[in-house]
Amino acid sequence: MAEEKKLDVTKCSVDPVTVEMLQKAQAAGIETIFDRAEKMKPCPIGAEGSCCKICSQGPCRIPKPKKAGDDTKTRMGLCGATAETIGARNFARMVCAGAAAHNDHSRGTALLFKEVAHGRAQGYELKDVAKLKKIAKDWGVAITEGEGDDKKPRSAEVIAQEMADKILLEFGQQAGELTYVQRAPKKRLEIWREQGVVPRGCDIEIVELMHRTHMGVDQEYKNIIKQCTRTALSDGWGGSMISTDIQDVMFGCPVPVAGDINLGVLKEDHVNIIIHGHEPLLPEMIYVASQEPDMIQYAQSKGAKGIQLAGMCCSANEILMRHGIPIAGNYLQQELAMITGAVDAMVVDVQCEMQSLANIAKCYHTKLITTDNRAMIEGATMHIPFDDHHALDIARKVVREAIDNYPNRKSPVMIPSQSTPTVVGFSYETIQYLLGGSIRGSYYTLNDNIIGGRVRGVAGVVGCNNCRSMHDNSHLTLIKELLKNDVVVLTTGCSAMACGKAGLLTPEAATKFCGPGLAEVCETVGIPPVLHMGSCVDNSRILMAATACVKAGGLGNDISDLPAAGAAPEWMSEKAISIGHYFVTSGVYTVFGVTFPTTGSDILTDHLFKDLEQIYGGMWDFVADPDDMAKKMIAHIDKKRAALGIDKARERVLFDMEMRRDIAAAGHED
Ligand code: MSK
Repeated sequence: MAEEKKLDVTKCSVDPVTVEMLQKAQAAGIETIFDRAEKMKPCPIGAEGSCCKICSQGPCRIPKPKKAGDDTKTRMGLCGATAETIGARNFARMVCAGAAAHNDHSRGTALLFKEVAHGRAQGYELKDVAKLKKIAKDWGVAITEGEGDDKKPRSAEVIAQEMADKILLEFGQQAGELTYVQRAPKKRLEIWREQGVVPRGCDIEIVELMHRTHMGVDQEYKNIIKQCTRTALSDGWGGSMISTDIQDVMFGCPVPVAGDINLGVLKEDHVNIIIHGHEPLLPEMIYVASQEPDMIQYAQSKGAKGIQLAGMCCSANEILMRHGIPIAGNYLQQELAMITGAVDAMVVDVQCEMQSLANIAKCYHTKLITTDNRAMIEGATMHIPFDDHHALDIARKVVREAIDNYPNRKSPVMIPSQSTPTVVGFSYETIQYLLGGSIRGSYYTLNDNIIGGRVRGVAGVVGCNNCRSMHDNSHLTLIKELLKNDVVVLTTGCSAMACGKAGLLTPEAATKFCGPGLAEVCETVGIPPVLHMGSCVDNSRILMAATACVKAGGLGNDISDLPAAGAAPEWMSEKAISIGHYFVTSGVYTVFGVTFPTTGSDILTDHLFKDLEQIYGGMWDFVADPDDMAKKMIAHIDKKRAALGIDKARERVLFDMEMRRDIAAAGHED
């Protein structure tokens, strides 16, 4: 029998630490996602959205014919559903799952917020009262009481109690409009109202969209996509924005903080605990528990020097930007963290956790601890459910489990030596403070630099890793190309972590990676050219930053007027589709890499890639190659610059730079 071909791990990742750990996995005979990806090729019919399995008469597979042309009349499922209907339903179900993940996260955060407001949540407090008071206005909650001389401030707790009730109502609201759509630029809100896509509530849009994709319900692809819009907006301008805001109130609004990233942050002589998932509720308390002198002494009694917490996926972003807790890695590194042999406990909550972790944990001493009743893993070591009334006690129990496991390390430990310093925590408010506050209103300094041409435009580069694409490669290739062309980058999620590992999240990166205009601006302000804005739900911070640019003036009157573009070059999760769709329908040109889930129907894909621009000013695109992706994003930015009449300014800047270089060169010749 022919010997099975060995995976070339050097082709799996651009990150040397990841390659090093994959070599260790191979030597130990431990299978990872990269091995499974090599053995199991994706189904091309499913990948292009042409497989319908919503009833038991199928699955009906209607692959795209080799010949181009409109084949709508001949390609259909048993019930007659066309390629467009099937593709739109599949796309819609991705939007549903993605929006549900964010909105359910948000509901949990809102429920905790209410308990914190009433003083019933052990260990938590209202940390950012200034932000609480600021957002109280959006919710119509007064921050003072009484009149005239009797007027006095209301307590933070009372404000939060009233606000929590109002926030919780948004989830079950049946009619009207979500509160935060009022934050959008006026023109944007008008477009949504004209189209009838303003979300009514956080839950209703998801339920209705699921209903519409049931067999024999909505069979008009444009109508399905329209409800996708309302659902995705209920995520971006609803659930995600709510959770970002109230997490900031409870845990602190992020400000710039330094922290390291990559598997080298683990410490051989410490108890290593990895916090993995998305919801920062329990991780916040694990952080508190791990700092307690009793707990540190307990770790020392077991022979460890201390306790090292590290994050994985978006929980990592949350605790890094609020506490400087280092990040062990992004999505494709979760299995590798365990393979170091140094992880005493991996504590998971919800989203992006691979089931394979249970098998890998068994090869080492690692305890895999699930903590959320919605997300259990068969084969996990134990389940310690989160309870917001006793969160600190639960966190202490989790930390003790890890400490007790420290003496059980069995395999030789191998922690890569490399980790990279980063500066993170660029919330929308922090950027406003750093860039614009003092001149002509918030964000005007950024606008001024865009108008003047030093900054060509803004890109949001976000999203996952995908094992079908070289780990981190597309993020980094795209972002470096954007920086070279003076495009400032806002990032979240696993993309942000890829940037951190490659050294793009430091102010020093400006001189190394940026064109002269952007480098000058970053040096003057003292910021990195890639701004880490947080986790997946924090893409709402990017919406707020875009809105602030519009409101600061000089760059049109809508998000779609801005010289801006978005991308998720290595996306893999359904959440990414929901995020992409709310960016598109908020007016942003948004490009995805790897694959695109509607390519089985040219008509549907044209609707998403072309028609939506006529309606919303933003549209989807798909480009697999990151260099080509950069070119298209820059071309879009230039198109918007020309429409604003500021393209000449940039030509002048380039001419000035060219002249400067000539002068410098002449100086050398002399
Ligand atoms: S963690 S959703 S792999 S960004 Fe938010 Fe990363 Fe994508 Fe999960």
